[in-house]
Amino acid sequence: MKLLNYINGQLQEPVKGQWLDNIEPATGKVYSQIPASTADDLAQAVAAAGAAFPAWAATGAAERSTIMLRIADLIEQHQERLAQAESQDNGKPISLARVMDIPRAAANMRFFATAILHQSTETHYNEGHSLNYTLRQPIGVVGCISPWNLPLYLFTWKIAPALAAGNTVIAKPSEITPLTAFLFSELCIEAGLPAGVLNIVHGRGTEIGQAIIEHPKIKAISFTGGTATGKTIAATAAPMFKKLSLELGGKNPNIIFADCNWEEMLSTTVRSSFSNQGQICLCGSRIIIERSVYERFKTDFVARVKQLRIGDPSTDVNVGAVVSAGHLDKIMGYINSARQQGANILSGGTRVFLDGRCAEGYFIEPTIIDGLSADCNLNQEEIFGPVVTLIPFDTEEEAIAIANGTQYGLAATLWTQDLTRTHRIAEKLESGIVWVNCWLVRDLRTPFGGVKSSGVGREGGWEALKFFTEAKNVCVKL
Ligand code: TXE
Repeated sequence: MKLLNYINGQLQEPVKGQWLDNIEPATGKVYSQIPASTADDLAQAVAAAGAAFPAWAATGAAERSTIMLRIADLIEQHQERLAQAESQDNGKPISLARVMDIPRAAANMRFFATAILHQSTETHYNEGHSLNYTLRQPIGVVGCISPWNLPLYLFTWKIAPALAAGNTVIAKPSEITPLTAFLFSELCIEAGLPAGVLNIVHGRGTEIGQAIIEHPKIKAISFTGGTATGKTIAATAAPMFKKLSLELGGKNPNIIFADCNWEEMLSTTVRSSFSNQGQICLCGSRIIIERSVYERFKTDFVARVKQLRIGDPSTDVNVGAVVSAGHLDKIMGYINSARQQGANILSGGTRVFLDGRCAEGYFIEPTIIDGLSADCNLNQEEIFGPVVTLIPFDTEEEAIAIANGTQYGLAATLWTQDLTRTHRIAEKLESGIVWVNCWLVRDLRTPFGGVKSSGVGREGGWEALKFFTEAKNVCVKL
């Protein structure tokens, strides 16, 4: 199977005729090819997006909304096909793609398609002097670059506000998981999205991704991915004065107090640790536990995690394959490093070799580690796999210090029934998001993003629509 670029409303092969292999993580085998796009493909995409911009911006929010809602309907009509594609391309359990990834992709389109109908802008009445009103106008051609962990979910999360606000878009999905973005381009054609409004170019991050960042006519970049890549992007785009939204890595603390609702905490912590093989930027990878319940937690958590079924993601399992051979090596490297440092591997710790179709797939047992200091590499660096560490604490201050003691600050989870403690700690956590007695409960209106090395800017709700528009103040003398 060959996937194609979507440029100026057409599906087309890469100009230079070069292709990349696309591997199915569950089997380790190549199952499709994607364009290895270059600056030539980008030139066509930018020309198409530039030509489409004036009409799309002038179309009006209602018409843009109608087309985007049609795309959302089509995602739902093709839900099963898209879920199968996502599972095959990424290695995630099909059940997760069915209940999370694909419904959320439709929800993203619908949310911003309707949000734009309710957007209002500010006025400032300067008594006796002037009336100021603020226009929020689309920027022009913008770039959206998304990662491999939640492919269609994050792809649509970026392009939906950009399109709703009236921009035209150059989008690049991860070369590791390109399939659902390709299927999405077919749905855009079916929905009647005007040519050039959305252009999807496939290929390597270092080649076509970097070309997008460098292109002078692409005025804003919304990126989700690794912190190291974010740094490169910022170094290129900032001196060009591009607007930048960076959603980067995390090393999220999950703080557990003895007074929490034990059962809810336990079942949610299993999910927040190992959903999507731990490859969600919001996963709680450092579990910080009050010492009085540390042993109890260890026993109960290990018992619960041992019940997780690992296997062929196209079947009824809880844990599928990690995304690539390179990523498998990275994760196993951290587990081996923990062993060398004398840590206790309480559960998992090894690569899993399955029989049959998945014999060469990239499977790792859900792994729980303790006995490491809070400042060692496993507790400081983003592993982004099915690996969590346990750290005991004695006082609230110590818990906060450990939680804040990394370069990251994306999300934190807090388990306690004590209301005053909740507010006290939530205020002190260096984190863009704090979940109290829950995890991954999303409301698309809320600001989403991180502090410190977890990123710059916020996505979600009005924040995203503000990012994808330029504010212009008009001052009229009274
Ligand atoms: O991501 P990259 P990688 C973290 C996680 C993971 C690490 C590296 O820790 O192990 O990052 O993963 C495109 N200019 N996260 O290397 O490279 C790339 O093609 C422009 C956290 O796979 O950041 C892809 O589309 N674009 C994360 C996208 O960037 C470039 C999700 C993300 O890939 C580029 C994924 C360049 N120079 C990984 N280089 C999260 N925050 O959810 C690459 N890309």
